[in-house]
Amino acid sequence: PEGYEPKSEASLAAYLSGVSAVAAHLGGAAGDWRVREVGDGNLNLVFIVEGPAGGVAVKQALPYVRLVGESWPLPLSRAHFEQMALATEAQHAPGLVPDILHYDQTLALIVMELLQPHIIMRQGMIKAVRYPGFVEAITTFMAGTLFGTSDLALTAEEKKAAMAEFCGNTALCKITEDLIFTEPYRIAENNRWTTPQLDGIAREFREDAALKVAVSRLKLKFLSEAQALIHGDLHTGSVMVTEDDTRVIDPEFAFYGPMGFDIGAVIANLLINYFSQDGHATPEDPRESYQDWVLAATEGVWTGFRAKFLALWRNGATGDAYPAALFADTAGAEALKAEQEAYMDRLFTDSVGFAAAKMIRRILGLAHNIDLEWIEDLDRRAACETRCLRLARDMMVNRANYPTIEAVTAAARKMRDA
Ligand code: SR1
Ligand code: MG
Repeated sequence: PEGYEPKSEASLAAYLSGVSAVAAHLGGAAGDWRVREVGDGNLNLVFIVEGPAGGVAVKQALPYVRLVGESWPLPLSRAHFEQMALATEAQHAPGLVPDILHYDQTLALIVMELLQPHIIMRQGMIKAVRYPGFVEAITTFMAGTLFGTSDLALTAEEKKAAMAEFCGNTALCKITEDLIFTEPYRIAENNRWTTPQLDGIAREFREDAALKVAVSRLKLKFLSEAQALIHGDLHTGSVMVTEDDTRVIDPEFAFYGPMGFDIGAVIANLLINYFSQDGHATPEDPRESYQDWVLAATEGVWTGFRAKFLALWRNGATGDAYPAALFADTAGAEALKAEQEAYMDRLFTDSVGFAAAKMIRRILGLAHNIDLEWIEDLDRRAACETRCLRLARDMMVNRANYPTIEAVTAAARKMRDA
């Protein structure tokens, strides 16, 4: 598009020197700034720029999927949806997303505060680092953003206006529709798995009619249930952490979709890490106690989210759903309380299904997790991946067997010990 050009380490400083808020934040002059391209994600350019007074992170969309190349075009508009989502998230979960210093629509470029000394959570987890503040932060983030953008908190008019702002993010939704809900269950050019030991289970999944019905039900939910503004890609690579600070980044897949998709993404990525630890463990560095921490965190994600979401609902139900006038008497209040519990149960069932879909796509689809891919011994890697796939298949097809998060973590332990 006219005016767009991908920035480089050589050209970025000159551009930023013309953005007064950013130049002031960095201090000194463009010649004093150190610029590094550090993007290791699937889609975009990411730069860190450091000046004498401070640093910034710059994210720029490329007109194609970086992981694949120019043969897979992707609209630059994802940067527009990302900065809008960051602004909405900041409103409902203050302090849990990076601040935006500048947005350039033509360049599809966002300048954000530099999170330092944060690292990507996935990288810390591979090294068995514990994050004591993670559960508290991610549950506050999810409860705040999902409740605050739902029909429980917004009037119908507000909700429809907000949905309209995000309805154009169709190309990013299509990636999810194809890569998560369709391709791992058929022969597809994008699919890959990194060990031939998985050929058998991949074929099994392609021939598993019950699994294909279950994932298609989830796909229908993803396509049709506009419950709230979801982050859309809430894996541990979208979380930056220190031991006491947690920030959620990268909401370029945001749109109004099913809440369980975000909750399931967090649960899935913790479970993937849990299974991967057996591939990283050594006699000197056994990972069992870390695995216990990961499963405790998995339980905390659901129980913490549930409690916070219910508290918001009970104290701040300003939306048009469940009109207060219908539930004002004692019988009504009791019925509403029971319905709130039932609502959370339905949301949990959705989350289990979406978690399973995310576990499968990270092993049999295009985009994988380094938790598993960094296991060097291919037999060990395949063993971890197979356990993860077997649990995911059961979670997706037999969701009634998973009424609680403790049922999920118990099944994960059992699968690992089998
Ligand atoms: C082609 S994009 C592949 C994946 O990268 C992103 O992180 C999303 O998870 C997407 O599905
Ligand atoms: Mg991302």
